[in-house]
Amino acid sequence: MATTPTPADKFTFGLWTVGYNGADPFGGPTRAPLDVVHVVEKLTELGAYGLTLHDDDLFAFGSTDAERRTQIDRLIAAKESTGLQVPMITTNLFSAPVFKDGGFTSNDRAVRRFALRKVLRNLDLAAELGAHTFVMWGGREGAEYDSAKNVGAAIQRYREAVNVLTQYVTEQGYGIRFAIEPKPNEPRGDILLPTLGHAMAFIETLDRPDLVGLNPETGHEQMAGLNFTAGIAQALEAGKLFHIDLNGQRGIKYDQDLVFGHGDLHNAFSLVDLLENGGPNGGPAYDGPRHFDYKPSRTEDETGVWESATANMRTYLLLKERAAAFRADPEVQQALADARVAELSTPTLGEGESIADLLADSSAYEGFDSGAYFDGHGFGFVRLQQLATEHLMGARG
Ligand SMILES: [Mn+2]
Repeated sequence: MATTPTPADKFTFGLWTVGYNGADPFGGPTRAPLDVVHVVEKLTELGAYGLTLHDDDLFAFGSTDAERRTQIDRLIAAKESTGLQVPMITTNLFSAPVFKDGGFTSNDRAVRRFALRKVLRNLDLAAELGAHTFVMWGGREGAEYDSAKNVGAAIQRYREAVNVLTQYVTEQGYGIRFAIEPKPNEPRGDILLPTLGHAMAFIETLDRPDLVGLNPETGHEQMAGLNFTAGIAQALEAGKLFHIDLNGQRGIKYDQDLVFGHGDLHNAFSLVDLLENGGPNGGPAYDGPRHFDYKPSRTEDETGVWESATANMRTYLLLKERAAAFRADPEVQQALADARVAELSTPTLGEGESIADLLADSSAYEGFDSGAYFDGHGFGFVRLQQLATEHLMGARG
């Protein structure tokens, strides 16, 4: 059945996602910790492709070298016996008290040097585990008070840090690319590089912009009131969708990390349609891991954890099936033509047309009756959206 996940679907999960113990700012854990080997075995059984992790998910902050090594070796053994991949890892620069004012952008220079060393060490681990993507979520890089942070200087230190990291992977010959994960707020009052747009502008100022892209998260963009599908489309157009975090969010509030599709289902549908069918030739527009960065709600027991992991994958596959039916429906194809969606791909100027030629084309302006032109001509966008809604509901084909 198309809704049964297999590794070919490239579904991946963070160790911190299924491993979330239910602790929140108002209450302690509601579930026992899960061992990494058990997680690897369960994800394999459920049809996932890979596991991702922060350094501190695998070995606690402050572990001895021997403790750290033991955990890495246990993961490598589990990975080899199951075939599960570790395509991405990331560094925790937010949980330990030392990072309370950030890692790369702490006002305290000694903290910044410590943070860089922690990340450099974790890049060696990424290479050892075979990861090709290194995510950077700067959750503590920010401030609560305008007078407490020189944002211009903070951006300069952020740039300095990322330049050091790209230089390091280049010198070491690691085939690793970086993916910045924007978020507007939480845990800091305001976080640096709060949206995809801020991060994309920052990337262009780096020494090696080719090695740095984005890891957009559904809920983070929606927390800023933004349309996730539209942000992903711009990231794809810029060649910057290096990785993606899928989950669910219901409006502008705290970061909910719900199961994918358990927030804005319309937006989830258009996103899957974009990823799977929005390529330049109609095929997939993105071929990297479909990574779920969600939290099983603290009301769930361990059975509920694995059911929620499956729910993410099943929802994605159902939406993929619905998006294919949407694209194949002749009425949808007619509605797309009526809405002139494809016409937007035609350049506005003709091939070789100069500005002088445009100025000389009286039909474009002097003879163009802008009032009469659309008299009686609607685009039919609402009809198209209703067809999408009906396919999403399984009410057609
Ligand atoms: Mn989140």
